[in-house]
Amino acid sequence: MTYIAKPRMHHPSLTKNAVGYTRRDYEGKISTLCAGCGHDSISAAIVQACWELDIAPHRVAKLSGIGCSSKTPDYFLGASHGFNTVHGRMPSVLTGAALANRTLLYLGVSGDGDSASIGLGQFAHIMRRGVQMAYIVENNGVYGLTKGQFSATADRGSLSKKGQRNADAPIDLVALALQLGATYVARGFSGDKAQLVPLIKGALRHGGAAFVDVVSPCVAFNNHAGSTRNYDHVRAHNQAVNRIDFIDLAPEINAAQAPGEVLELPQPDGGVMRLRRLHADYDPTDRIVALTQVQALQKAGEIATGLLYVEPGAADLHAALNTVPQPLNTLAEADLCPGAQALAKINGALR
Ligand SMILES: Cc1ncc(C[n+]2csc(CCOP(=O)(O)OP(=O)(O)O)c2C)c(N)n1
Ligand code: SF4
Ligand SMILES: [Mg+2]
Repeated sequence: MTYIAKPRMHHPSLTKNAVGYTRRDYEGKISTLCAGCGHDSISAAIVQACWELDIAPHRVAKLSGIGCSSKTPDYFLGASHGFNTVHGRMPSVLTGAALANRTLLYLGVSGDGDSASIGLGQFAHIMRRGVQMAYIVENNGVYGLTKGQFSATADRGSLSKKGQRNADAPIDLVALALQLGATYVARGFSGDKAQLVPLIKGALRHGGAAFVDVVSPCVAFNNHAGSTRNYDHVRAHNQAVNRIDFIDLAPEINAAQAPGEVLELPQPDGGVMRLRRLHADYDPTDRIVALTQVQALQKAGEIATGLLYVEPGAADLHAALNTVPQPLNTLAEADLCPGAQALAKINGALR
C-alpha cells in the first residue's frame, strides 16, 4: 500500500494553541479507510481534543491492536509516540509502557473485535487495575477489517449484510467497564462530534482508567437495514443523558441555568468539569445508578450516550503501587540498588 503524504507547509496565519501548535500539527497520514467510515470522524475528534487541550503531541503515547479502528493512530497525532500491537493485546503493552514512564499521556485505541472478542481478558484487567489512560473503542458491531463478521458487541437479532441473524447475546463494554471499576465511563457517537470532543477531553484529563465507547458505523459491512449500528438507527435511538458543556480552569456559574441543571465536578488538576444534565434523575457519580439506567435504556432499545459515570478524585495504578515519578530508564544504579546492608536486612527478614 502506498501512503499519500500530506503537504508539510502550513499557512502562516493558522491559529496556534497555547503550546505553539496549529491543528494541522495534530494530524497524521491521509486515511486509507472507506469514505464515510465512522472511525475517521473519531480521529478528527481526537485531533480536535488534543489541540484544544494544549497537549504537546510528543507528550502522547498512542497504542492500538489490530483492525480498521486500530489502524487509525496512523491518521492522527503523527508526531506522537506510537505502538501498534498484536490483536487484542494493546492493554498489556499500554500497562507496561505506563508503568515504565508515567510522564506521558496514554491513549489506547481499539475496536469491538479487538477489545470485546479476542482481547476481552486484557480489557478487563486494564480497567480493574486503574491504569491512567484514555481508552477508546471504535465500536461498529463487526470485524470490519476481515469483512464484516459479527463481533461480540453485535445485538442479538440484528442482521448481517447478507441477512444472517445474530443469535448471541451482546457484550456491552460500558456495563463491563462500570462493573470492573473504570473511574470514567462515557459513550459517544462518531456522527456527533460536538458531544464526542468534550468526552475525549474529559478522558484525557481524568486521573484514572477512562473508557470511551464510540458507536462508529462501518459503511462497508454494517450500515444496512436490520443492523443496530447503522447511521440512521443510531441517530434515531441516541439518548444523551448529559452534555459536557466545557471543561475549564476558571469556573463561573451561568445565571441562566436552572438550579440542579449543571453538575460541577472538580478535577485533579484544579479545574472543574461541568455537566449539563439532560435527564434530571441521572447521577453520573453513582456507579450503581449509572449501570441500572444504562441497562434500562438498552432494554428499551435506546443507546445511552454522554458521560455515564465519573469518580472525580480517582486514583490510578501508580498511586496503588507507590511508584517513583521519574521514568524508569532515567534511574541510576544508586536509585535502584538499596546497598548491601539493606539487602542483608531484607534477606534476614525472609529467613
Ligand atoms: C491473532 C489474530 N486473530 C485474528 C486476526 C484477524 N483479524 C484481524 S482484524 C480482526 C477483527 C477486527 O475487528 P475490530 O476490532 O472490531 O476492528 P474494525 O476493523 O471493526 O474496526 C480480526 C479477527 C488477527 N489479525 N490476529
Ligand atoms: S471496512 Fe468498515 S470499519 Fe473498515 S474502513 Fe471500511 S467502513 Fe471502516
Ligand atoms: Mg469492529
